[in-house]
Amino acid sequence: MQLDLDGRIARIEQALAADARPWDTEEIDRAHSEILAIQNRRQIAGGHVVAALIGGTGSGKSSLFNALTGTDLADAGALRPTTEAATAFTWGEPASTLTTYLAIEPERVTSRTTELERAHEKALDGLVLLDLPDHDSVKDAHSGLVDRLLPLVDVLVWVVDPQKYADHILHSRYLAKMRRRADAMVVVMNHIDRVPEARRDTLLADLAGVLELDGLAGVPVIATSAATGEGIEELRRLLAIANAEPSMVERTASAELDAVVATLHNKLSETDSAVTPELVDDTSRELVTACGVDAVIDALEHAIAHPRDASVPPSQSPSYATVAAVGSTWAMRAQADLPEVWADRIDAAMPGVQELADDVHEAVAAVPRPPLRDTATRVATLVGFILATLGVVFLVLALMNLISASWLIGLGIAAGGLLLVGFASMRRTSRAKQAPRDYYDSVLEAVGTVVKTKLVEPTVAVLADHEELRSQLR
Ligand SMILES: Nc1nc2c(ncn2[C@@H]2O[C@H](COP(=O)(O)OP(=O)(O)OP(=O)(O)O)[C@@H](O)[C@H]2O)c(=O)[nH]1
Ligand SMILES: [Mg+2]
Repeated sequence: MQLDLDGRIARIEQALAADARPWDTEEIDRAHSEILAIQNRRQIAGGHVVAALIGGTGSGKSSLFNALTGTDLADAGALRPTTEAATAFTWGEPASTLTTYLAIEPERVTSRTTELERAHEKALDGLVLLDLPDHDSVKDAHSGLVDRLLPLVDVLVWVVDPQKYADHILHSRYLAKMRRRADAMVVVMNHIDRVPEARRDTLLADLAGVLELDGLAGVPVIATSAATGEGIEELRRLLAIANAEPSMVERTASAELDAVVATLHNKLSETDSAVTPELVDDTSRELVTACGVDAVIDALEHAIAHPRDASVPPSQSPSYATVAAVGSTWAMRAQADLPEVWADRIDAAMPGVQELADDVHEAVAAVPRPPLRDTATRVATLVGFILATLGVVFLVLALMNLISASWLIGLGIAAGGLLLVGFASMRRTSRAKQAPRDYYDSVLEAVGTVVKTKLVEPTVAVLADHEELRSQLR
């Protein structure tokens, strides 16, 4: 299995090359060379999962290698030690870069690209199995190989035999030191065919106890016989499970990429710095207030209610200091936790104070004010007064019997007139409340448009660059 490291590296490279990158040349060069080193290491392993058979001489490593691969490639025999040089077998495409890096002789390197039809072989596709000289020889003559090998090994198969599993050297020198790699280890008790059935459980329990003392409790233990084939399938199954995981090299590379990204993140913020509707609204209201619109509203309310002594002040150009303060509050809130380089970019994208002040004032001045008097109210008042007057005259004339009509008609006309006057007065009062509010909303909307083009859009553009880089480095 592969982690999508290629895709990840491509996205990091894209971020490093982006116009909006916040890193300086030195930081970019460092990231590039770290990625290059990671790539080189990955190239060696070529995505292969690596398993190595390690253990004392005669424990049966080479015999197990042959049993697992179905070959006789490894030298197995009665001579002690038998194996002098490492042998490699790959299920699937050859792992030539890896075997060259490990300096394994080309004639000891084999791969099988055909014949992987059987399910258990398919599950091993891509796995590299290594047979190594015994661990003491490895220590003396092949330590270079082991040093190069260990960081690449995904599964260490420790092969022990019923006589020597408690061998002090094996445990003190190797197993106990391999605690860190416990999750990548399998211990194989080979030669199990030589142990009478009745003794096997005790033997394996004893081995488990020894491993526990090594701090390796929980490491899988398998009993095998390279001679009878017992346990070989189970060992293959464990190798197949390891083969389904990302290789050690891929996991290491992934962790190293995490470190590269973490460094690049120093110039990116973890938290979202959003331009919220509240921020836009607060800023627009502050600018509206700075234009003296609150005083205009108060005056409008009074003037509509009492049109006779009407005097409404003009809106003002907002003071430089106020607009500067509103602008810096905006920048501060929009920048939130952004690193300095992004905060500077937002500052640079902001309009000049005078430009903002002029645009805001222009927008406010362009909003039409509500008329102090409206025609319907005036007509209703006039008609109401006329009707009331006529009604009273009619009433008086009727009461004095100067006209032959009921005085009630006059009363009705006068009452109608007065009602009309009352209605007109109520209408004026409600307009005095509503019209200034509507005016305020229109002014707020006009200033909101200025805030949107002069503050929101440039800020959002900077934040979008930041978000884009952040998502590339995710
Ligand atoms: N009965 C029996 N004999 C085995 C078993 N595994 C290996 N042998 C024999 O044990 C001897 C040593 O086996 P090798 O496979 O050469 O052991 P090795 O661990 O590779 O040894 P070195 O290469 O010297 O480190 C050979 O004669 C094998 O035939 C087993 O499970 N049962
Ligand atoms: Mg051998």
